[in-house]
Amino acid sequence: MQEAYGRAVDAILERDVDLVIHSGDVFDSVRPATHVIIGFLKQTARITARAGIPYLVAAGNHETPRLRTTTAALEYANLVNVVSAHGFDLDYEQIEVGDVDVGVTLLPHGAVFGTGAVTPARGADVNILVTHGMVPGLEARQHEMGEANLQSVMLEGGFDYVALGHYHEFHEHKPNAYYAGATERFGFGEVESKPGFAIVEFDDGGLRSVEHVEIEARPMLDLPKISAREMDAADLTEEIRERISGVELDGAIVRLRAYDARRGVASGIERELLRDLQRRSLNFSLEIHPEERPEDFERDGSPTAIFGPLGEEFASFVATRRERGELEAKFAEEFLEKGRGYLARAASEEPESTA
Ligand SMILES: [Mn+2]
Repeated sequence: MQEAYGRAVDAILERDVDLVIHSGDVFDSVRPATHVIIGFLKQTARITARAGIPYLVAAGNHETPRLRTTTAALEYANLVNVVSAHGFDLDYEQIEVGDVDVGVTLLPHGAVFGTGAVTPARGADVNILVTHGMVPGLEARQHEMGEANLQSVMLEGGFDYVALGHYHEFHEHKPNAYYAGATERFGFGEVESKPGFAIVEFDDGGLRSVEHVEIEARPMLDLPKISAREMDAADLTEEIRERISGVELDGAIVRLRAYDARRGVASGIERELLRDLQRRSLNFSLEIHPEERPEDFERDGSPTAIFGPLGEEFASFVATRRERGELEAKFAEEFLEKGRGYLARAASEEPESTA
């Protein structure tokens, strides 16, 4: 993740920008690890301290404390001259870029609830709103992403540009409102996504253009699935070898799934091979599933045919919490996927451990 941020900073500096805006979730938690904070400060200082470019950020949901008394790690950003809004109030900053006054309204995640219409402060030449959350009607790959917390009225206040954060893809919500997208992929659901950032240009008439700039990301490989019917552990080991032959695993995040595996086969896969896969790749996720039809497993929201009662119960647990807004759509999706994987693995290993 940090490497990705560093590459984004490289690309930003190459583009000779006047102002950098981060639309939230700099960190994935309220208390990120020290090396994560230091990595962020070092890279960000290249923009602020060294290049002298103003940098503003509105906090996302992941880095917003639940309690108002908790200090957000994002406050460290102030040490390298970043203007950060990470609390529960809206912030307004006026930045001079040459002879242009840019008014930036920062609406952090903590201030979204309870904020109605937002309008630009008067007196600026260019007005930008920065906020973090789900816009109404956001759809990804034909799926509704979940309940919007950014209401239309909040985004229609006559800003020249609305910089949105939260959704990981570069996405046009309105001609003047975009998600810039994330600088790194966060799961196999994003294997097709193109990490990067957005370059936004203004002229006398207001917004001129929005361009997505891709940055080099860690390779993410979703290898062709294995149908493991009739295979014993030795066959499956051989098949895995086959799948990875000629594949560049170095530094990659890799997933290989096998279906229809007989009981006990998963635990018999050659250990040396598994160690080798882990050593060569950044992360190798080998998923062995007992069910016969992969499409059942992949069909969104209907895991019922697969695990029986336990799987059903888990899926409905996630769905309910997602509907209530207790779980973010993105997180819920990954949580569900991971949970199903663990259940499948547990089911396939059970006979071994009880025998
Ligand atoms: Mn978010």
